[in-house]
This record gives sequence, structure tokens and C-alpha cells, in this order.
Amino acid sequence: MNETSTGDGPRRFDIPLPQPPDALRIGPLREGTFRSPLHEARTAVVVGRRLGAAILLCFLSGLLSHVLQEPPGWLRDHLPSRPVNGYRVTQGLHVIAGIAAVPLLGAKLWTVYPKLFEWPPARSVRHLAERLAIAVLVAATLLELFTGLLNTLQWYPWPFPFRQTHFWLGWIITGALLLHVTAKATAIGEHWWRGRAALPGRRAFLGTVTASVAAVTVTTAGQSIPGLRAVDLLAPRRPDLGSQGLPVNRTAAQAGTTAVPADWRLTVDGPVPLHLSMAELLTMPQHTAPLPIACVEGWSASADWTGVRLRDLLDRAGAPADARLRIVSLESSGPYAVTEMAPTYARDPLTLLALRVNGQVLDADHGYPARIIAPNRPGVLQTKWVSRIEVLG
Ligand SMILES: Nc1nc2c(c(=O)[nH]1)N[C@H]1C(S)=C(S)[C@@H](COP(=O)(O)O)O[C@H]1N2
Ligand SMILES: [Mo]
Repeated sequence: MNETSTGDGPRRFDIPLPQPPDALRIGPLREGTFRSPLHEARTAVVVGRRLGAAILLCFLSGLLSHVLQEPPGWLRDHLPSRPVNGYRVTQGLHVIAGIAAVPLLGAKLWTVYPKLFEWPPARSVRHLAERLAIAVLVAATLLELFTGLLNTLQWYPWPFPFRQTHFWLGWIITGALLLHVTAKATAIGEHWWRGRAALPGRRAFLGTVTASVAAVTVTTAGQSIPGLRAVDLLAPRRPDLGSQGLPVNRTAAQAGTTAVPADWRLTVDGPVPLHLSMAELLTMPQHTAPLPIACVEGWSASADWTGVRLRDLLDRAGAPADARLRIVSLESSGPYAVTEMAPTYARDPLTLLALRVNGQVLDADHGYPARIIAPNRPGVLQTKWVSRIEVLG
């Protein structure tokens, strides 16, 4: 009876664990090993808040990115093709927040790492569970940031699929973070507001953390924010370097599409089948749209694309307004040789079968003779070297 009236929440159900002998308390497990006064709760809370915000931003923008690239069946025909720069902005933020999280995670781990050598290692079942949840959180976050960072370098040195791993780790981290914040709610509440007594060194430490975050952000964000290009010193890409002022991820040589057949024709497999030569495409109304290429790897760049509106082609081929499309590239293999497009994109007046970029005929590397360019669409789906458009009922 007494137990139920203490109001001690889940602690009621806690089970003490047998304790190891103190003789095992050696090396860093000894008392007084860690001398810095900054291994304390207020510093951990201030850094943790910033890290938590960065992780949350990564999670939400990552979900959006995932849905736009690989939507679940019930959503795939309803994805909006606007705002034009939606994917560009959210993917840019995703990578910016991920990079900012690296120094924040370093600072947070430094602040709390003495707890790794806490004694006794597990007071009770609850204490053990909390520590295991933190171990999962730390391991998953380290792996997530590491894989994400290497992805921005287009480097995939592991045997597992990047995107699925990155996606599921995101859920694990968010779940473990919620558990962690719940378990530490009391301590977080106590240290959320600034106390009266300033701790020597804390201000300098937090200032250094802020300066580190600012430094890595300013020197990498230029890969997606045009105003910061001049100081884009550390990002793997300068979005204005590359043929025709645009970066190239997969070149025509890599894709095996350097030699476009002289009798190339665009096929549209609709109720009225079309086989259009370049000359015929050029007799159709040409439209120009400033649209970005926004790569999942973090860089983005806008260009002026000129070509035929996809919806004009579809109307000519007698395609129903709600038809999905399959877009087939001349590239014979590769994960993006074939892509699908929802009617929301296909019918958007800005979506083009582009034949020119920035006033010039497309370079082989940018998809000559024709490529897809659509608003609010992940770069991976902006298919280059298009040969056929299939109207899927
Ligand atoms: N056929 C084909 N189209 C493709 C790709 C590809 O590998 N094959 N890569 C995509 C990716 S990942 C991006 S980011 C953009 C890059 O376009 P760009 O090289 O013209 O800048 O093209 C997309 N179109
Ligand atoms: Mo990409």
C-alpha cells in the first residue's frame, strides 16, 4: 500500500542488481579520474539541446527526402511538385544540420564520457536499461553521421545499402533519443535555465562549440546556398564547377551513353505512340524554366532549362491526365536508368523534357540528347539520356 502511494513512478518496479566488488574499480573506474569541472549536467544540457535540435531537423528533413525519392504506394500519386525548391531546401538543410551535428556530438560525448566509467556500472535493472539505451543512441548516431558524411563524398565503402541503413538508423536514433530525454527529464528540467553561479570555463567551452559549428557550416553550406559559394572550402562539391556550370554525378562515359545513335528518336508509349526525332521535338513549343538539380548528396544548383513541356508530349500521345510514367534512359544499367513519375509532376507546366541548359545544347554529361527536369524532385530522378517515356495506365 505504502509503495503505491509514494508516487515514485516506474521506480517502484525497479529491481536492484548485485554489485561487483570494489577491488574491480581500477583505472578510469576510480573516483576522481576526470578532473574537468565541465563534465557536468548544465553543460551537457546546453550542448544536448543543440544536438537534439540538429538531430530532429535531420530526422524530419530526412523523412521528407525519403518520401519524395521512394514514396509509399498510397502516397506516390499525390506528391506535390511544388514548391519548386522544396526538395532543394529540405535536402540542403538535412546535410547542413548533419554536418553541424558532428562537432555537437563531439562536444556532448566529451562532456558526458566520464559516465562511461561510472561506478557501479549498473545499480539496478532500470539503470542498466538506461545505460543500454544510451549505448544504442551513441552507436547509432556515430554510424549515422559517419555514413551520411561519406555519402556527401559519394563514397560507399560498406557492404550494406546506404539509403535503407541511413533511414532505419534515423528511426532508431529518434526512438532512443525520446527514451533518453524521458529518462533524464528531471535532470534536464533542473538544468534547462541558467543558474546563478557561472562555472569557470563553461562559457569558453560553449563558445568554442558555437565557433566550431559555425566554421563547419560556413565552409560547407556553399554546396547548396549560392551566397556562401566563395567560402565553400570543405564541401566535396562546388555547385558551379562542372561542364556547363553544373556538377556531374554520373558522366556519360560511366553510364556508357557517349555515343548516342544518329537515328535517336524519343518514343512515347501512349495510346497514340510517338517517335519523335530531335528536329520534330524542336518544332514543338519550347519553354524555359529555372529549376534546380538537388542531389541527395547535398549539393544543389539552379539552371535555365529549355525544352518541350512533358504535358504537351503526353497530350499529343493521348495519355490520360492521371497516368503515371516510366522514364527509360539510354543507359543500359545503373540504379537510375529507369525511373517513375507521378502525374502531379508529369502535368506540372514547369516539368520539361529538356534539350538545352543555360542556352546551350545539353552536354553528354548532362543528358544529351534529352533529360527530365521537374520541380521539387530529387536529383536522382531527373533522368538523363532519355530514350522512352511509357504511359502506365
Ligand atoms: N540515366 C541517369 N540519369 C541520372 C543519373 C544517372 O545515374 N543515370 N544520376 C542522377 C543524379 S544522382 C543526379 S544528382 C542528377 C545530376 O544531374 P547532372 O549530372 O546533370 O548535374 O542526374 C540524375 N540523372
Ligand atoms: Mo544525385
